[in-house]
Amino acid sequence: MKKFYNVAILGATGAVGRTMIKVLEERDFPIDQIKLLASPRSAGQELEYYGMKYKVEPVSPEAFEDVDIALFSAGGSTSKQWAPIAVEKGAVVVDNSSAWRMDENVPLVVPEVNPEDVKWHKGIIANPNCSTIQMVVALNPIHKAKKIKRIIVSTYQAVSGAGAKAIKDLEEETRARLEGKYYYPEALPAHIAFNVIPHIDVFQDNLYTKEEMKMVNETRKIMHAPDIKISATCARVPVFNGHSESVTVETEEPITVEEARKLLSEAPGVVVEDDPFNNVYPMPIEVDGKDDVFVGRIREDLAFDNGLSMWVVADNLRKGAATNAVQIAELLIKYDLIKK
Ligand code: NAP
Ligand code: 12T
Repeated sequence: MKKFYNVAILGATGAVGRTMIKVLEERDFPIDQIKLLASPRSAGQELEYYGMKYKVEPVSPEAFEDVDIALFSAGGSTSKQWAPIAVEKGAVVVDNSSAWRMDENVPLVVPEVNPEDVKWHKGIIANPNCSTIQMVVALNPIHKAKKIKRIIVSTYQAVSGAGAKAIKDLEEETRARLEGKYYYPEALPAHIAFNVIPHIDVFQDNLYTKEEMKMVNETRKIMHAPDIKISATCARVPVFNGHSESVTVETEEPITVEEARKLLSEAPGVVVEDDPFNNVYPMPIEVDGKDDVFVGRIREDLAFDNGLSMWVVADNLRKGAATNAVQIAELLIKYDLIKK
């Protein structure tokens, strides 16, 4: 087993890639050499790692030579193209896009929920969708204790989830509107300033969006629970960073609020912030920059006999993307699953 690893980040200049660099630093990930890769558009740009400047390189087959771990966050089609090449060159790929998640040869991993699934990887491990990650971290302890039969979830998703251009859309459109000017959104499907858009990713034949169906299919795969019935509504809200979710579950066994609070406060990666009479509940502004999943508003649901409702908030660029990917890379080291 090596002690230090060569790590490449594909998509290093993006919203997720930049967060990956920070998270690797903060967690003191055992890196020998780091390689920052992107498209030829931003090749030559400089990014900092531990206070040192590194030049961004254009992605190429040679760039993956001697790379042990490749963290990908450059979109689905880029991942489809480059992940097999990186694997062929000897790297293990942790991929943030939706390209490989439902592939039966690819584990889909949230370290707090199904860490052992990394062990059957064949070169690629998929990082789930941001909204799915924070939901399963909060629901897994309840599922283990009381068996979840049904999940109804509505999301309030930040613009950072849709990348650097969507962050710019919110900033510029807010300013434009306050100045009485018009702004045409570049990355989002509708106006985002002072608005809510019930549309994330593309619509499917069943009238749900792809983002909503990711929550259905990925949750079942991660939790090894093919029979859970799930219905999701995903909306974009004018928040820069941090996704919020209203989650209601129906369990096989009855569950009280006290039991749920106890299960959640003992669960790995979860912080319970639930003191409603003192205005304590999680909100995106407060979870920005944090790695945990925050849960509040825990209460018995009034629509189901064995029902529980809660409010779940996390930093989508961290636990929803970069932190989860780096935790997967840490599992690869822990279980000695790096190829060379
Ligand atoms: P972003 O801010 O738009 O950044 C995209 C990154 O990908 C940039 O570094 C860009 O490089 C690079 N890239 C684009 N096309 C490329 C190509 N043909 N070859 C090489 N590099 C290319 O987007 P982001 O928010 O960081 O998201 C990136 C990816 O992560 C997406 O796949 C997205 O689906 C995924 N993501 C996953 C989650 C999750 O739920 N886990 C959350 C957010 C995002 P240039 O600077 O050269 O353009
Ligand atoms: N469309 O990784 O727009 O599947 O917020 C994550 C976030 C896709 C993904 C978003 C998206 C993903 C978004």
